[in-house]
Amino acid sequence: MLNKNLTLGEFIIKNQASFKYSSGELSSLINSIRLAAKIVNHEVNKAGLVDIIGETGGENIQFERQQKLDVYANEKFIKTLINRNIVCGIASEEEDSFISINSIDKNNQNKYVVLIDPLDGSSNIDVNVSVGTIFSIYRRKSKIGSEVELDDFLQYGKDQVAAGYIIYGTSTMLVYSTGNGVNGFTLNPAIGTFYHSHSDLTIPENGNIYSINEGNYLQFPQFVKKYIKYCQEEKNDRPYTSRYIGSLVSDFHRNMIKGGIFLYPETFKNKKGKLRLLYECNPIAFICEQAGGSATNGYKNILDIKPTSLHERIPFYCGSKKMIKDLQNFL
Ligand code: P6P
Repeated sequence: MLNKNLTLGEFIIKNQASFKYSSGELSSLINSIRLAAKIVNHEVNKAGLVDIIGETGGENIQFERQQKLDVYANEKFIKTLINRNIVCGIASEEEDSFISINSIDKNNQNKYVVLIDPLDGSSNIDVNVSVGTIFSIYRRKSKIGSEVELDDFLQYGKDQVAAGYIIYGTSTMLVYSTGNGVNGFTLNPAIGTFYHSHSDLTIPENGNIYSINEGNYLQFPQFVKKYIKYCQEEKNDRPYTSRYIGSLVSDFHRNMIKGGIFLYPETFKNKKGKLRLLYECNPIAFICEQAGGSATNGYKNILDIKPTSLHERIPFYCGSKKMIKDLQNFL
Protein backbone atom coordinates (compact mmCIF):
# COMPACT_ATOMS: atom_id res chain seq x y z
CA MET A 1 0.00 0.00 0.00
CA LEU A 2 1.51 3.32 -1.11
CA ASN A 3 1.81 6.01 1.52
CA LYS A 4 3.08 9.10 -0.28
CA ASN A 5 3.79 10.74 3.06
CA LEU A 6 6.38 8.09 3.83
CA THR A 7 9.89 9.43 3.48
CA LEU A 8 12.79 7.39 2.12
CA GLY A 9 14.35 7.33 5.58
CA GLU A 10 11.15 5.98 7.14
CA PHE A 11 10.78 3.42 4.34
CA ILE A 12 14.32 2.14 4.92
CA ILE A 13 13.72 1.69 8.65
CA LYS A 14 10.31 0.09 8.04
CA ASN A 15 11.78 -2.43 5.57
CA GLN A 16 15.15 -3.02 7.20
CA ALA A 17 14.01 -6.21 8.88
CA SER A 18 12.87 -7.66 5.53
CA PHE A 19 16.40 -7.37 4.16
CA LYS A 20 18.20 -10.64 4.84
CA TYR A 21 21.46 -8.94 5.82
CA SER A 22 19.65 -6.29 7.86
CA SER A 23 22.68 -5.15 9.78
CA GLY A 24 21.80 -1.50 9.41
CA GLU A 25 24.92 -0.97 7.29
CA LEU A 26 22.96 -1.24 4.05
CA SER A 27 20.40 1.22 5.38
CA SER A 28 23.04 3.81 6.15
CA LEU A 29 24.62 3.09 2.77
CA ILE A 30 21.35 3.88 0.99
CA ASN A 31 21.03 6.96 3.22
CA SER A 32 24.47 8.20 2.18
CA ILE A 33 23.54 7.74 -1.49
CA ARG A 34 20.42 9.76 -0.74
CA LEU A 35 22.52 12.61 0.66
CA ALA A 36 24.94 12.62 -2.30
CA ALA A 37 21.97 12.53 -4.69
CA LYS A 38 20.56 15.73 -3.15
CA ILE A 39 23.93 17.46 -3.43
CA VAL A 40 24.39 16.47 -7.08
CA ASN A 41 20.76 17.28 -7.85
CA HIS A 42 21.32 20.81 -6.57
CA GLU A 43 24.20 21.32 -8.99
CA VAL A 44 22.50 19.59 -11.94
CA ASN A 45 19.41 21.76 -11.49
CA LYS A 46 21.36 25.00 -11.66
CA ALA A 47 23.99 23.79 -14.14
CA GLY A 48 22.92 26.44 -16.64
CA LEU A 49 23.61 29.24 -14.19
CA VAL A 50 27.07 28.49 -12.95
CA ASP A 51 30.32 27.65 -14.65
CA ILE A 52 29.90 23.93 -14.13
CA ILE A 53 28.67 22.96 -17.55
CA GLY A 54 31.06 22.08 -20.26
CA GLU A 55 34.17 20.01 -20.46
CA THR A 56 37.07 19.76 -18.06
CA GLY A 57 39.38 19.17 -20.97
CA GLY A 58 40.29 15.85 -19.37
CA GLU A 59 39.37 12.35 -20.44
CA ASN A 60 38.28 9.39 -18.32
CA ILE A 61 39.59 5.85 -18.77
CA GLN A 62 37.08 5.37 -21.56
CA PHE A 63 38.86 8.18 -23.44
CA GLU A 64 35.56 10.03 -23.21
CA ARG A 65 35.75 13.80 -22.74
CA GLN A 66 34.79 14.47 -19.12
CA GLN A 67 32.07 17.03 -18.44
CA LYS A 68 32.63 19.16 -15.31
CA LEU A 69 29.46 17.79 -13.68
CA ASP A 70 30.81 14.24 -14.18
CA VAL A 71 33.85 15.12 -12.12
CA TYR A 72 31.78 16.99 -9.54
CA ALA A 73 29.29 14.13 -9.13
CA ASN A 74 32.10 11.58 -8.93
CA GLU A 75 33.85 13.51 -6.17
CA LYS A 76 30.62 14.04 -4.20
CA PHE A 77 29.55 10.39 -4.22
CA ILE A 78 33.02 9.10 -3.36
CA LYS A 79 33.52 11.66 -0.56
CA THR A 80 30.07 11.00 0.96
CA LEU A 81 30.62 7.23 0.91
CA ILE A 82 34.06 7.57 2.51
CA ASN A 83 32.97 10.11 5.14
CA ARG A 84 30.06 7.94 6.23
CA ASN A 85 32.55 5.05 6.72
CA ILE A 86 30.13 2.35 5.59
CA VAL A 87 31.90 0.70 2.68
CA CYS A 88 35.23 -1.09 2.29
CA GLY A 89 35.67 -0.31 -1.41
CA ILE A 90 34.38 1.91 -4.22
CA ALA A 91 34.67 1.58 -7.99
CA SER A 92 33.55 4.41 -10.24
CA GLU A 93 33.10 4.54 -13.99
CA GLU A 94 35.09 7.79 -13.83
CA GLU A 95 38.05 6.19 -12.01
CA ASP A 96 40.71 4.00 -13.63
CA SER A 97 40.80 1.56 -10.71
CA PHE A 98 38.92 0.86 -7.48
CA ILE A 99 39.41 2.66 -4.15
CA SER A 100 40.29 0.56 -1.09
CA ILE A 101 39.01 2.23 2.06
CA ASN A 102 41.34 0.15 4.24
CA SER A 103 44.22 2.10 2.71
CA ILE A 104 42.61 5.19 4.33
CA ASP A 105 41.25 3.58 7.51
CA LYS A 106 43.11 0.50 8.79
CA ASN A 107 40.27 -0.42 11.19
CA ASN A 108 37.67 -0.62 8.45
CA GLN A 109 35.42 -3.65 9.14
CA ASN A 110 32.75 -2.81 6.56
CA LYS A 111 31.46 -5.51 4.26
CA TYR A 112 29.94 -3.71 1.26
CA VAL A 113 31.50 -2.44 -1.94
CA VAL A 114 29.76 0.13 -4.15
CA LEU A 115 30.12 0.54 -7.91
CA ILE A 116 28.86 3.79 -9.33
CA ASP A 117 28.29 5.64 -12.57
CA PRO A 118 28.11 9.09 -10.97
CA LEU A 119 26.54 10.94 -13.88
CA ASP A 120 25.36 8.82 -16.78
CA GLY A 121 24.28 10.57 -19.97
CA SER A 122 26.40 13.60 -19.13
CA SER A 123 26.74 14.60 -22.80
CA ASN A 124 23.08 15.65 -22.45
CA ILE A 125 23.81 18.19 -19.70
CA ASP A 126 24.58 21.09 -22.04
CA VAL A 127 21.28 20.56 -23.84
CA ASN A 128 19.23 20.29 -20.64
CA VAL A 129 18.20 16.67 -21.11
CA SER A 130 17.77 14.49 -18.02
CA VAL A 131 20.77 12.55 -16.73
CA GLY A 132 21.22 9.99 -13.97
CA THR A 133 23.38 8.28 -11.37
CA ILE A 134 23.51 4.47 -11.30
CA PHE A 135 24.76 2.43 -8.32
CA SER A 136 25.33 -1.21 -7.48
CA ILE A 137 26.11 -2.77 -4.08
CA TYR A 138 27.76 -6.13 -3.31
CA ARG A 139 29.00 -7.84 -0.17
CA ARG A 140 32.77 -8.20 -0.30
CA LYS A 141 34.08 -11.74 -1.00
CA SER A 142 37.53 -11.16 0.52
CA LYS A 143 38.22 -11.25 4.29
CA ILE A 144 36.62 -8.42 6.29
CA GLY A 145 39.30 -6.06 7.57
CA SER A 146 41.72 -6.81 4.70
CA GLU A 147 42.31 -4.63 1.63
CA VAL A 148 39.55 -5.11 -0.94
CA GLU A 149 40.54 -6.98 -4.07
CA LEU A 150 39.53 -6.71 -7.73
CA ASP A 151 37.39 -9.86 -7.36
CA ASP A 152 35.21 -8.04 -4.83
CA PHE A 153 34.06 -5.89 -7.76
CA LEU A 154 34.00 -8.50 -10.55
CA GLN A 155 30.98 -10.33 -9.17
CA TYR A 156 27.96 -11.75 -11.01
CA GLY A 157 25.12 -9.24 -11.27
CA LYS A 158 22.82 -11.80 -9.63
CA ASP A 159 24.87 -11.36 -6.44
CA GLN A 160 24.06 -7.67 -6.03
CA VAL A 161 22.51 -7.00 -2.61
CA ALA A 162 21.06 -3.73 -3.91
CA ALA A 163 21.04 -1.54 -7.01
CA GLY A 164 19.39 1.68 -8.02
CA TYR A 165 19.47 4.90 -9.93
CA ILE A 166 18.73 8.57 -9.46
CA ILE A 167 17.13 10.34 -12.42
CA TYR A 168 17.61 14.12 -12.52
CA GLY A 169 14.61 14.77 -14.73
CA THR A 170 11.47 16.91 -14.63
CA SER A 171 11.50 15.70 -11.05
CA THR A 172 14.35 13.99 -9.25
CA MET A 173 13.66 10.37 -8.35
CA LEU A 174 15.60 7.68 -6.55
CA VAL A 175 14.59 4.17 -7.64
CA TYR A 176 16.16 1.12 -5.97
CA SER A 177 15.77 -2.50 -5.00
CA THR A 178 17.32 -4.69 -2.32
CA GLY A 179 15.92 -7.81 -3.96
CA ASN A 180 12.35 -7.45 -2.69
CA GLY A 181 10.82 -5.52 -5.57
CA VAL A 182 11.45 -1.98 -6.82
CA ASN A 183 10.40 1.25 -5.11
CA GLY A 184 10.60 4.86 -6.30
CA PHE A 185 11.02 8.03 -4.27
CA THR A 186 10.46 11.54 -5.56
CA LEU A 187 12.37 14.52 -4.17
CA ASN A 188 10.42 17.44 -2.81
CA PRO A 189 13.07 20.09 -3.58
CA ALA A 190 11.44 22.65 -1.30
CA ILE A 191 12.35 20.62 1.79
CA GLY A 192 14.98 18.28 0.35
CA THR A 193 13.08 15.11 1.25
CA PHE A 194 12.46 12.03 -0.88
CA TYR A 195 8.86 10.72 -0.59
CA HIS A 196 7.64 7.22 -1.49
CA SER A 197 5.93 7.94 -4.82
CA HIS A 198 6.08 4.54 -6.59
CA SER A 199 5.41 1.32 -4.69
CA ASP A 200 6.48 -2.09 -6.04
CA LEU A 201 7.21 -0.82 -9.57
CA THR A 202 6.40 -3.47 -12.20
CA ILE A 203 7.32 -3.29 -15.89
CA PRO A 204 4.37 -4.23 -18.19
CA GLU A 205 4.77 -7.73 -19.70
CA ASN A 206 4.51 -6.21 -23.18
CA GLY A 207 4.81 -2.73 -24.66
CA ASN A 208 5.04 -0.79 -27.92
CA ILE A 209 8.04 1.45 -27.32
CA TYR A 210 11.46 0.52 -28.69
CA SER A 211 14.51 2.62 -27.77
CA ILE A 212 17.62 2.41 -29.94
CA ASN A 213 20.01 4.82 -31.66
CA GLU A 214 18.90 4.11 -35.23
CA GLY A 215 21.81 6.20 -36.52
CA ASN A 216 23.86 3.02 -36.09
CA TYR A 217 21.35 0.86 -38.02
CA LEU A 218 23.76 -0.28 -40.74
CA GLN A 219 26.15 -1.58 -38.06
CA PHE A 220 23.60 -3.65 -36.12
CA PRO A 221 23.63 -7.47 -36.05
CA GLN A 222 21.07 -9.05 -38.37
CA PHE A 223 18.68 -10.11 -35.58
CA VAL A 224 18.44 -6.51 -34.36
CA LYS A 225 17.78 -5.19 -37.88
CA LYS A 226 15.04 -7.81 -38.31
CA TYR A 227 13.48 -6.89 -34.97
CA ILE A 228 13.39 -3.18 -35.84
CA LYS A 229 11.73 -3.98 -39.18
CA TYR A 230 9.25 -6.20 -37.30
CA CYS A 231 8.38 -3.23 -35.06
CA GLN A 232 8.01 -0.94 -38.07
CA GLU A 233 5.77 -3.29 -40.09
CA GLU A 234 2.17 -2.14 -40.33
CA LYS A 235 0.43 -3.64 -37.31
CA ASN A 236 -3.34 -3.59 -36.99
CA ASP A 237 -3.57 -3.22 -33.26
CA ARG A 238 -0.16 -2.25 -32.07
CA PRO A 239 1.80 0.29 -34.08
CA TYR A 240 5.16 0.54 -32.30
CA THR A 241 6.72 3.88 -31.51
CA SER A 242 10.41 4.77 -31.28
CA ARG A 243 11.59 6.80 -28.30
CA TYR A 244 15.28 7.50 -27.65
CA ILE A 245 16.58 10.07 -25.19
CA GLY A 246 20.21 8.96 -25.26
CA SER A 247 20.35 8.79 -21.46
CA LEU A 248 20.12 5.18 -20.27
CA VAL A 249 18.43 5.97 -16.96
CA SER A 250 15.73 8.05 -18.68
CA ASP A 251 15.12 5.57 -21.50
CA PHE A 252 14.97 2.67 -19.04
CA HIS A 253 12.77 4.49 -16.52
CA ARG A 254 10.20 5.42 -19.18
CA ASN A 255 10.15 1.83 -20.49
CA MET A 256 9.74 0.47 -16.95
CA ILE A 257 6.71 2.69 -16.34
CA LYS A 258 5.08 2.32 -19.78
CA GLY A 259 6.49 -0.95 -21.08
CA GLY A 260 9.15 -1.06 -23.75
CA ILE A 261 12.53 -2.38 -24.85
CA PHE A 262 15.92 -0.67 -24.77
CA LEU A 263 18.57 -1.88 -27.19
CA TYR A 264 22.27 -1.01 -27.39
CA PRO A 265 23.92 -3.54 -29.76
CA GLU A 266 27.58 -3.74 -30.67
CA THR A 267 28.63 -1.34 -33.46
CA PHE A 268 31.78 -0.87 -35.58
CA LYS A 269 32.96 1.78 -33.07
CA ASN A 270 32.03 -0.26 -29.99
CA LYS A 271 32.65 -3.85 -31.05
CA LYS A 272 31.60 -5.18 -27.63
CA GLY A 273 28.80 -2.69 -27.19
CA LYS A 274 29.03 0.74 -25.53
CA LEU A 275 27.41 0.20 -22.15
CA ARG A 276 29.47 -0.99 -19.17
CA LEU A 277 28.59 -4.29 -17.57
CA LEU A 278 29.48 -3.27 -14.01
CA TYR A 279 28.36 0.35 -13.84
CA GLU A 280 25.28 0.39 -16.13
CA CYS A 281 24.08 -3.04 -17.28
CA ASN A 282 24.20 -5.04 -14.02
CA PRO A 283 22.37 -2.50 -11.83
CA ILE A 284 19.75 -1.73 -14.51
CA ALA A 285 19.32 -5.46 -15.22
CA PHE A 286 18.86 -6.16 -11.48
CA ILE A 287 16.11 -3.54 -11.26
CA CYS A 288 14.55 -4.66 -14.55
CA GLU A 289 14.30 -8.29 -13.34
CA GLN A 290 13.03 -7.21 -9.92
CA ALA A 291 10.30 -5.30 -11.79
CA GLY A 292 9.39 -8.45 -13.79
CA GLY A 293 11.33 -7.64 -16.97
CA SER A 294 14.31 -9.27 -18.74
CA ALA A 295 17.85 -8.15 -19.52
CA THR A 296 20.26 -9.93 -21.87
CA ASN A 297 23.35 -9.46 -24.03
CA GLY A 298 21.31 -11.21 -26.73
CA TYR A 299 22.35 -14.71 -25.68
CA LYS A 300 22.76 -14.73 -21.88
CA ASN A 301 20.99 -13.09 -18.96
CA ILE A 302 23.04 -10.08 -17.97
CA LEU A 303 23.01 -11.11 -14.30
CA ASP A 304 24.60 -14.48 -15.19
CA ILE A 305 27.62 -12.99 -17.00
CA LYS A 306 30.93 -13.22 -15.12
CA PRO A 307 32.71 -9.85 -15.37
CA THR A 308 36.41 -10.02 -16.36
CA SER A 309 37.43 -6.37 -16.02
CA LEU A 310 36.19 -3.20 -14.30
CA HIS A 311 35.37 -1.29 -17.49
CA GLU A 312 34.11 -4.18 -19.60
CA ARG A 313 31.41 -3.30 -22.16
CA ILE A 314 28.66 -5.57 -23.51
CA PRO A 315 25.68 -5.43 -25.89
CA PHE A 316 22.60 -4.63 -23.77
CA TYR A 317 18.90 -5.36 -24.33
CA CYS A 318 16.42 -4.89 -21.49
CA GLY A 319 12.75 -4.25 -20.86
CA SER A 320 9.35 -5.94 -21.13
CA LYS A 321 9.69 -9.71 -21.02
CA LYS A 322 7.55 -10.35 -24.14
CA MET A 323 9.49 -7.77 -26.19
CA ILE A 324 12.83 -9.35 -25.25
CA LYS A 325 11.42 -12.73 -26.28
CA ASP A 326 10.25 -11.26 -29.63
CA LEU A 327 13.77 -9.87 -30.18
CA GLN A 328 15.42 -13.21 -29.35
CA ASN A 329 13.11 -14.99 -31.80
CA PHE A 330 15.16 -13.31 -34.54
CA LEU A 331 18.48 -14.70 -33.24
P1 P6P B 1 24.62 6.98 -28.00
C1 P6P B 1 25.32 8.04 -22.23
O1 P6P B 1 26.55 8.49 -22.72
C2 P6P B 1 25.27 6.55 -22.40
O2 P6P B 1 26.31 5.93 -21.71
C3 P6P B 1 23.92 6.01 -21.93
O3 P6P B 1 23.37 6.76 -20.90
C4 P6P B 1 23.07 6.09 -23.19
O4 P6P B 1 22.06 5.09 -23.22
C5 P6P B 1 24.09 5.85 -24.30
O5 P6P B 1 25.37 6.24 -23.79
C6 P6P B 1 23.77 6.69 -25.53
O6 P6P B 1 24.75 6.38 -26.50
O7 P6P B 1 25.73 6.31 -28.77
O8 P6P B 1 23.26 6.59 -28.52
O9 P6P B 1 24.76 8.47 -27.86
